[in-house]
Amino acid sequence: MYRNDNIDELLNRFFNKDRMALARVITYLESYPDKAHEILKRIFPKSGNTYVIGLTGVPGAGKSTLISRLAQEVRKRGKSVGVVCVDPSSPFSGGAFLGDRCRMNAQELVSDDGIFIRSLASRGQLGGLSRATDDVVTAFDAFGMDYVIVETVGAGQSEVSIKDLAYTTIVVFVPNLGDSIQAQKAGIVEIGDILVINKSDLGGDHLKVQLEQMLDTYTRQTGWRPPIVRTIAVENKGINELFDEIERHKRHIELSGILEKKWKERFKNRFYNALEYKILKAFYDKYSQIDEINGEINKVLDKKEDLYSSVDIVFNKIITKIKEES
Ligand SMILES: Nc1nc2c(ncn2[C@@H]2O[C@H](COP(=O)(O)OP(=O)(O)O)[C@@H](O)[C@H]2O)c(=O)[nH]1
Ligand SMILES: [Mg+2]
Repeated sequence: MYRNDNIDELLNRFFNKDRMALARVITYLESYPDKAHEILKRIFPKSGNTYVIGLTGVPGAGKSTLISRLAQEVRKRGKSVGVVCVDPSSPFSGGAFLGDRCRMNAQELVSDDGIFIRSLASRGQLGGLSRATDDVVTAFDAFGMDYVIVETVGAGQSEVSIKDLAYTTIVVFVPNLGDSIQAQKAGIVEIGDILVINKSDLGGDHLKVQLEQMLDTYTRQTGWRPPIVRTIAVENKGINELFDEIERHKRHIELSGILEKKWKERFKNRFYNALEYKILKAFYDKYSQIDEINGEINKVLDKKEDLYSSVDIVFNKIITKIKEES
């Protein structure tokens, strides 16, 4: 039903801060990559002002709860915020506003114009979740959100690399999780600009000591030692302090030139993503059905050719076709 929208009219409403238009734009970005490129072209010039915060940690750590509190804190300080919750483990049907794992006091939050929450879980599009997440951040940015918070599950294993996207990365830990979290810590500690021990109502003194020790073991070039903030998200405790640390880190990377570097890096990633998408799309549009490919696959199946030689043959045929057409 979205396919017939008039893009001019839609974007007019988008730039007039119509939330329905924002929702629809995001749907395009997530599910209709063809239109997405056109829309991104138009909204890109208005982007570049938002500050992206990433939040990651094991499932159940309280990330969504923390984010809903942080979002309220942002609003208290007179700023607006978009939230993207990326959870491939909870497929999300078009009609629902929030995925299961992304519950964020939706009722209190959605009535506020300065907050917009979107859950992404679809796979299978060219470019996948990582491209969609980046695009949605761009939409929030162009819409005029001061902050965007991205929630991802885990770190490292996750399809969406939060480090590439966020300017400040927050890693959320919880006390008493035992060995599974201990095992993950080394890698995950290193990606955090801020470490949070949530559920501090359940303990966390020992965890704090362990995290401090880990922070002691690696040196950072930037002169930033990640602070450890203790929170109880369900009681709204420590949120103020957490937001202050985000602001402190933001100032640090602004002044040290790191933010600019991250920006450039992100633009470069997006450029490659968009280009790769166009190339793949052109390929699948024109060549995916050609008989040569099936013929070559059959040769491999019949053990008449090795797979990689067959790929070379197909590749050379495609290049020849492209040359003929251009
Ligand atoms: N005891 C306690 N429970 C919390 C705290 N923060 C969140 N929770 C609970 O932990 C569960 C998982 O929270 P959720 O935000 O969905 O975690 P996520 O999977 O990391 O997004 C929910 O039942 C929350 O109510 C906290 O500070 N203390
Ligand atoms: Mg969650």
